Amino acid sequence: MDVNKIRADFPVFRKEPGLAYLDSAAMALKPDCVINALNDYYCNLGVNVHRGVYRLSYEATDKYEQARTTIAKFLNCDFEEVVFTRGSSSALNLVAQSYGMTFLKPGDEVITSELEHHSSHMPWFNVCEKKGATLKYVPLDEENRITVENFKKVLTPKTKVVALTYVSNVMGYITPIKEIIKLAHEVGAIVTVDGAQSVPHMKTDVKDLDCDFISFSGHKLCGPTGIGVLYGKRALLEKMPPVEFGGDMADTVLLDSQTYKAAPYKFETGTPIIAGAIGLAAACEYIESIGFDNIIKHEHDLKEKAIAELKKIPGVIIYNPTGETGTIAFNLDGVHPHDAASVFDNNDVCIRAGHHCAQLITKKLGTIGTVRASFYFYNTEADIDKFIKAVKEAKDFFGQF
Ligand code: 7TS
Repeated sequence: MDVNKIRADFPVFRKEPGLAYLDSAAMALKPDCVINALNDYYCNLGVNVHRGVYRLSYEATDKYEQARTTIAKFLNCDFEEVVFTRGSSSALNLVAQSYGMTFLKPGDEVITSELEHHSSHMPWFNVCEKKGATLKYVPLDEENRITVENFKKVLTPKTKVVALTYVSNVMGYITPIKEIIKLAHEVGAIVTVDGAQSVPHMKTDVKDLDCDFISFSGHKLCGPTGIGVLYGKRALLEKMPPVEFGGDMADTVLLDSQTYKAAPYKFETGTPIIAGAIGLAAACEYIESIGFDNIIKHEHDLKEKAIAELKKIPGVIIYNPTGETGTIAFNLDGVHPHDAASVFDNNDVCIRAGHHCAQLITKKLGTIGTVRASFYFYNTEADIDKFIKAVKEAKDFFGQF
C-alpha cells in the first residue's frame, strides 16, 4: 500500500500536505472519487428518483438503485436488505423503534454494554422503559472488553435482543461478535450490531457473521455525510412496521386504510438521500480498492508505533494499550482533555477530546473524558511524529508532570 499515492487522492492533503488528521473515528476524509460522484449527480442529473417520467429521472433512479446493489455486494447481502438511512444513529434507532416497539414484551431482556456509543444503547434504554423490558449490561473484563465468557453471564432464555458494538469508538476493541451472535441465536434472540467503527476498517460479510442487523455511517468510510445503511435480514425487515410515514414509502392510500411498499422502501420515507447513496457507493468501491487487509494492518502498525512512543513519555495514561484497531484513548495526567486538545491543534494535529458520545465507558475509566487519536489508511509515520511532538509540547506547556 503506497500511502503517499493514496494521500494524493484527498483534496484536503493537497491543500494541507502536513496535516496530521487523527480523527477518522469521528469522520473520514473524502477522496476525489466520492466528491466527483456527488458532483456528477448534482451537475448532470439533480432530479428526483422513482417518480419522474422523463429520461433524467430514470437515470437518477438507476444510479440510486445501482448504489444499493454496490452496497449489497460490499456487505454480501441481497439488494432488498439494504435500507438507506441518515447514518448509524438513525439506523440503530430504526431497529429499536420498529423491531423493539413491536416485538418486545414486559419481562423480556435486552443485552447491551458500557462500551456502546450512545446511539447504540440509548434507543434500547428508551424502548425497554416503554415496553417494560429489562436492559442488561455485559460485565466488561479488566481491560474493559466484551468477552464471550461475560456475555454468557447475562444471556438467558428471556433475552430477545442483543445490541452491541463491533468495534468500540473509544477503546478500539473488537467484540467477539460472531460467537456472541451464535449464542444469542441459540436462545432465540436477534442481534443488532453497531458497525459504525468496524465497517470502514474490516471486511463485513453479513452472511458469515449471521447478524440480524448491522448499521453504519457513510461519513466514517470516506463517504458523504447524511447517509448510512441499515442491513437487516430480509425476513425480519418484512415483518417490521415502518416508523416514519409519507412520500415514497406509501403503496395504496385510501380514506380508511393505507398500505406500504415492501422493504427496503417502506423504511425510506420521502425523497431519498440520492446523492448520499451514490457517493457512498463510490466510497465503498474506493475502500475495497485499497483492501481491508491493508487497511487494518496499516492502522494497527501505526497505533503500535504511537503507543510505543507514548509509553516513553511520563505522565501519559493510555487506556487501551492492547486495542486491535487504530484508536488510542489517553490523557495527560492532571490535564483536562480539552486543554490538551488545543495544543494538538496548534501543531496541525487533529484529534478529538471528550466523552466521544460514550459516557458509560468514560465513567468506567474513571475520567471526565479522554483525548482520542484515531488512524486510517491515509495516515503516515510523519503523522505520529507530529502527534508525539504535540504530546511533549502539551506536557511542557501545562507543566503538570
Ligand atoms: N456508533 C458508533 C460506534 C460510533 O462511533 C458513532 C459515531 C455512531 C454510532 C453514530 O454515528 P453517526 O454517524 O450517526 O453520528 N461516533 C463518533 C465518534 O466517535 N466521534 O464522533 C462521532
